[in-house]
Amino acid sequence: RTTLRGDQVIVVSNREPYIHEKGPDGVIVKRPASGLVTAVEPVMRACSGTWIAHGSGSADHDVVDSNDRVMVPPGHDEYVLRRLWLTPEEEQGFYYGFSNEGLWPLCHVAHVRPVFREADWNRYREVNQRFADAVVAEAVVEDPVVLVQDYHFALLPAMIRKKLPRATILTFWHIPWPNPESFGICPWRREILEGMLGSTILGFHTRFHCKNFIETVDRYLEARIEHEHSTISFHDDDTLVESYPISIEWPSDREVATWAPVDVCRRNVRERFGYGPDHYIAVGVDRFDYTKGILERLHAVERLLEKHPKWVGRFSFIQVAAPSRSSLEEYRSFQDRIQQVTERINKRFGSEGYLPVHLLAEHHEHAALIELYRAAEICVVTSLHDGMNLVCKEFVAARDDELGVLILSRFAGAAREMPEALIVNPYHVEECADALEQGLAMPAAEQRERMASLRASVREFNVYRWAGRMLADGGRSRLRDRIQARL
Ligand code: GDG
Repeated sequence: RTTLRGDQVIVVSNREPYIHEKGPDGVIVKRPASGLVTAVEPVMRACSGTWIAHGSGSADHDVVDSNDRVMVPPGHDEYVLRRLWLTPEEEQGFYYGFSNEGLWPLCHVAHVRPVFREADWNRYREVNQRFADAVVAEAVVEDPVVLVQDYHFALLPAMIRKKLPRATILTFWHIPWPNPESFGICPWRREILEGMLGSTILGFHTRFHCKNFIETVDRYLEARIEHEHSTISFHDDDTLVESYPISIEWPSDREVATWAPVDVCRRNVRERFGYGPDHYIAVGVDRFDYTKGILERLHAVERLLEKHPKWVGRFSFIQVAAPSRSSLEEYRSFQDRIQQVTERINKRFGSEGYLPVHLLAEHHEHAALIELYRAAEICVVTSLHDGMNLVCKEFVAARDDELGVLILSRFAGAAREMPEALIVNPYHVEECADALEQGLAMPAAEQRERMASLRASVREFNVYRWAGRMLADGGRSRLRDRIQARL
């Protein structure tokens, strides 16, 4: 808040932070399952301003204001949510097509082949332009601070820069950036890089992603790169490329006071699934997405039961898989595959009143996730590739009893900050099964030692640190511009 001192802040993201739906007794407000929203929302609440997003979840325009603007959070009215309504064709080409069948697999090494269609690309460009126009329309000063979120808006920074040359554009790319060879297969690589270089600052989760981006620019554009300061000069504009590891809002004492005690959570969850107090539970929480390593996790559970039959009947794995992008064939067939493998494992090792795997393929309330985190012996995060991953941080934040074991993929950005977890290669089934066994057998003292250290680090490097560092760097750049203008 202090960094911005009255500056106008505009956030742009595809996903809206609140979904307004018509229920039987009026409008219901929901929170979407999204790492980006989890991270950016607390920042926006702190500095007000305007958040521009696609009104995807709020299916009926008429449930919100006719001028497409609502104050949120409901009942607190801290900032403006301005929605853009995309036509079905725009949503198909921009969101499902180019963003999620092109850029998403292009940037994640998950061995899913990206699909590039000319028509999708055209929609992507047009929708980026619509959002750029909305930013310009919302701007009440000529130098607003615009926070551009994610791979849906690679072209937006240069489009905004054209209309608002004095804007401070802070772009954050929430997913990994691949090496130049991998990125180079994109037919529109030049346009995407040029679009992104409209940013004042371009943020990634890790230094490694920054390095990949700089090497990609070096390979495909005529730009001046200053490695020492991590800046790229292109068409007389400078872009600072910097790493800002994202995080969560550390729960306040007030929030923690609303949580049921750990033993109550443990009992509730076990009772709900029909198990006794000594039943062991591991939990996974993800959008139902092929990058999250859900299949590999199931194989690890199966291998554990095969190798260590003592766990059969005594241990279950609960996977929350919030539906995501289900209109894409790649996602539907992945989701079917997971259903089938779950059934196969349950047939193989299950018995009357016992299932080794519980697949909960539906969206859950935040409170239900907290209860699961607090009830489990283990939280499993086995992404094949992940920009950061917030679930592992949420698990740690939920465990004020300092117990519980985190199993974490080495291919998630978070692995670099959380070495106290059991770090695994999700492709290595044997290693993951062994980590499960190690987690189930881990003495309480060792759990405490690891968990206390993880908690201290997530508490300190929380989402305000992420946003604060990026905004402070933006503030410094504004100051330099002002000084320069006086010379
Ligand atoms: C992208 C990057 C990066 C999940 N199911 C439900 C639910 N969730 C919430 C989790 C968590 C969030 O969704 C998922 O965050 P992740 O970070 O794991 O993943 P992505 O959505 O892929 O996010 C990622 C992130 O951006 C931030 O930069 O970390 O690498 O891929 O908060 O709790 N929330 C609710 N119900 C569910 O069923 N309420």
